[in-house]
Amino acid sequence: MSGKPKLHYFNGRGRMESIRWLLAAAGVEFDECFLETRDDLLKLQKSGALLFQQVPMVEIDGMKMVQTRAIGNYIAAKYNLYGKDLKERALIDMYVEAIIDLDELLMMYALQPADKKEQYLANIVDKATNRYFPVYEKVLKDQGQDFLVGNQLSRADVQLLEALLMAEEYKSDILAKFPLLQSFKARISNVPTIKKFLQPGSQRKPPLQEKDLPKVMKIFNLGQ
Ligand SMILES: N[C@@H](CCC(=O)N[C@@H](CS)C(=O)NCC(=O)O)C(=O)O
Repeated sequence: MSGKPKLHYFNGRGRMESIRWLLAAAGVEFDECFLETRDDLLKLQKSGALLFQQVPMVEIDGMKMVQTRAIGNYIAAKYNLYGKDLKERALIDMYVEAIIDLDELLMMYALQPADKKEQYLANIVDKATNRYFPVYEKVLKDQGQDFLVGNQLSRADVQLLEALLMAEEYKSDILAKFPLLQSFKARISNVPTIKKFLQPGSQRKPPLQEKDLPKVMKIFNLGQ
């Protein structure tokens, strides 16, 4: 049996993408099993593999882990992406929780009705540039280091880079007023494992295409 973690989700970003990023940043190879239909999800649910009947689910170290945050915490702790002590970990947790809030805002854009999309996008840009990015810009300034926390790469760096790149997909100049975030982006993108993940052909997923939305909504029974 392969010792690689096995990720169960649909073939898109959603809640699994940050897990893919963390594993890739840690240099861990992983396999993926994609849900293509609602039946695939029902089968997985019936098999007893999903503690709360939900994905993401990751088979790792003999466990069938669910709950995105728990999976992320485990990977970060296992691969030394979680700071050097409890206080660093507390900072990392605060930064990551805010990044997850922003990620969720971005993720829900695709589900907005056409006539609400413009207003929703304006809210994304407002929250990103007025609530979240100024904090990380200041953290980098005050830290004066290459990383958000301490002097080594942590999951906060990995997950912030993921969010920055995603935010740029919505508005290409969204980082214009944040010079330290721009240099952070360039620097962390150059970490060898991350650089590799950013190359075409990696397991990084593209933004959800409009045409794939009905399939995803069907799998998860959304909008019913
Ligand atoms: N708190 C859970 C939420 C998971 C969740 O909402 N998963 C959705 C797909 S992204 C799902 O499995 N929906 C099917 C269902 O709830 O029956 C996590 O973070 O993993």
